[in-house]
Parts: sequence; structure tokens; C-alpha cells
Amino acid sequence: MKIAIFSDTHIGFGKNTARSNEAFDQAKEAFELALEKKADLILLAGDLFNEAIPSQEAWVQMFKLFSLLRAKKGELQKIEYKKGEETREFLTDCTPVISIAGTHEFRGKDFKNALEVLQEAGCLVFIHAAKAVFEKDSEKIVVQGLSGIPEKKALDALKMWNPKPEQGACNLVLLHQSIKEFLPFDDDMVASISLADLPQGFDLVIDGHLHWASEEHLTEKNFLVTGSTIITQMKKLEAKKPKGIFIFESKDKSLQFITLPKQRKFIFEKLEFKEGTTEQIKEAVEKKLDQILSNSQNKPLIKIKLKGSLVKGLENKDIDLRAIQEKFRDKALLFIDCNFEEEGFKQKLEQLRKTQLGNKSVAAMGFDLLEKNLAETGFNNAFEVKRVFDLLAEGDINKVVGLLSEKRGK
Ligand SMILES: [Mn+2]
Repeated sequence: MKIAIFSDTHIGFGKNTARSNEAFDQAKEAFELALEKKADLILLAGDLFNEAIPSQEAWVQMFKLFSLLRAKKGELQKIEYKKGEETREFLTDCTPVISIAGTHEFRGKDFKNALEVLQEAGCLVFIHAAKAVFEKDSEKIVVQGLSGIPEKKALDALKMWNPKPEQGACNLVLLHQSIKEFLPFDDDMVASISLADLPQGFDLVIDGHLHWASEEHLTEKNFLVTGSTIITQMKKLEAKKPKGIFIFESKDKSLQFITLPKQRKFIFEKLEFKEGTTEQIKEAVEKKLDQILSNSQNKPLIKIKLKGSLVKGLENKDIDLRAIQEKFRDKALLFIDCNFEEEGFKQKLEQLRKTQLGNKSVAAMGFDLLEKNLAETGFNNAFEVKRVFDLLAEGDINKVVGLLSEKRGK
């Protein structure tokens, strides 16, 4: 059987920016490639959407993607779903899709996530600590998956779930978590799972979440990082390998990577200075951009990280690169990150601001604050903080009171 595998399409990413259609365009290429390669089954490893509650615009794009599959109808096929004692049957007459939810789609247990909506719309089968079985041409594929959950709890959840391969089947696992060994030392992502913690005895353990595809641990661990179909975080590693999908052949366990035909190119450059002046920095950035753009078409994404030290008296905020941004506006999507060392408390303040805020949403900051404040009290994990937070965010005070008094009663 031919199984198309991809992940992290992040539909809805780049809303109101020059990149607003990119997630859809590149996800469409991924779906089209899966069809073109005549995949019998499609596996998605989470973060189909960029947001837990997608906009109507994002929903329209997502349904358009699944319509591509419906254009090629065939025989009626069955997927069996099993979670503990619960079983369900899903029927489809187009290429079946099995998916987990990613961290971007995560919602507490009081709420339905976007993948459950897609499931009830007949687009896919959603699994979380569950399995989906698909049989075709006397071959049996068992897919077990754990949706993306907050990293702090991931290792415990993985151990508790503890999936086991089934005899006489091709056994696959879908995950959506960070893996310790994959995080660069200067990265702000966190992980509680190591390669050694991954489920054993499977033909392939597939992980989404990390946006750079990697087959680095394929031979010894059967571990595949699918990578995303769009660049969202602009990490250095994402500049090294293009975006694409994998085709897994269940019979000979072979794996093939196919690059998306039309994707936006991403270039990551680091420029280092010692006691740099504004003029030197401007000149170097401009020279680098001219060099990159001399042989580049259709507006690449360029990130330039400026590092090192500035001449005395000069600070990051003094480096004005607006003229350069303007000059290259039509040729590239340019992101310049001024990251020069600064003296004294200003630098510390800046660092503090970055670690405190980072790229977090207001909701994520609010959740962190609640967690931090609770940790200082004697609450001792008496209730599920994320669940209570989500309920509060939705204004469901009655349920929160109910939950808390229930705990208190015990
Ligand atoms: Mn993602």
C-alpha cells in the first residue's frame, strides 16, 4: 500500500500579511502530490490549522483541500476506529485520511477540537490515544496516534498510552511533540520526550510539530520527522531542506520524499560584527541581499540575523534599516533580526522581555500567569489548570465552580 505522509499545513497562517495564501497553496500541492502518486491512504501528523478555533476563511480553505480528494471517487472503503472499549466505523469513497491534532489545535476535554469537526464532516478519522485500522488488497495498516499535548505532560501521556504493535499488520504511530535530541541548543522550544522514550516495535513512528523534515533516525529507530508544508517559524534548519511530502510503501517499507513543486524559498543568513557601526551594518546587509537576490525568483523569504557587538554608544534600537526594507520590498519578504549584545541592565531587560513574551499569544501569557500564580500557592496540582483556564476563557463559570467544589469535596 502507498501511504502519503505530511503534516503541519497550518491553514490560516499569515492572515492579513503578504503570505496569507501560502499555507493553502502549499497544502494544496501536498494533497495534489498524494493524489498524483496514487496514495491509498493519507496520514497527517497534526497542526492542519494554525489556530485552535479557525476563522471561517480558514475553514473554507480546509474544505477546499478535502474537496480535492472527493474529485477522485472510487470504491467504498472502511476505517475501523478503536479507543478502549469504544469502536466506530468510518466509510469513504475517496482516499481515506487519518489524522491526529497538533498543539495548535489543542483544546481541553470540555471542548471539541477542529479535527473532530472535520471528522463529523466526513473528511478524516481523528485519533487521540486511539487506533485506526485500514485494510486493502489483503494488507492491514494499523495507525495509532497521540495528538499534540502540552510538552510538560507529553512524556507521562506517552507512557500511560503505551501503544503496542499488532501482529500481522503494518504498524504506524502518529505523534506531534518536540523531541529532545532535535532541539538546537539555542532554541526556546521545550521537550520532555527523548528518542529512547518512543514506542518500540513499529514499522514507522511519525512525528509532526518540528517543522524541518528529518530522516536522521530512520534506520535505527524507524523515526521520521515529517516537517511542515509551510515555513512558519523561520528556523535556520528550515532553510536547509525544501518542504514536501513522504510516500511510504508498506510492502518494502521504503520511504520517498517528494518536494512541493512551487514553494516559497527560504534563506537564512547570519551576519556577525565586532563593534559595528550603522554604516557597516547597512552596507553588509545590502551586499548580502544583492548577492542572494541575483539569482532568485518569485519573492523568497529571507531572514537575516545580525549578531556580535556594536560600537560604543550604539544600541539595537538605533539601527534603522527601513531604507533597506523599502529597497527590497518588491523582491523579497525580508525579516531582519537585530540581536547585538548590549551592556548592562538594558540587555537584561530586553532578554527578560523576550523570554517573558516571546511570540506568545495573550491567551498563552494568561495561562502561564495562572500556572505561575497557582504554583506559588498550596494548590499542589489539585485540578487541571488548562481545563479550568479554557472554561474561564469561554465564560463557563458554573462548570469551573462545579469542578473546583467537586475537588474540594474529596
Ligand atoms: Mn506546527
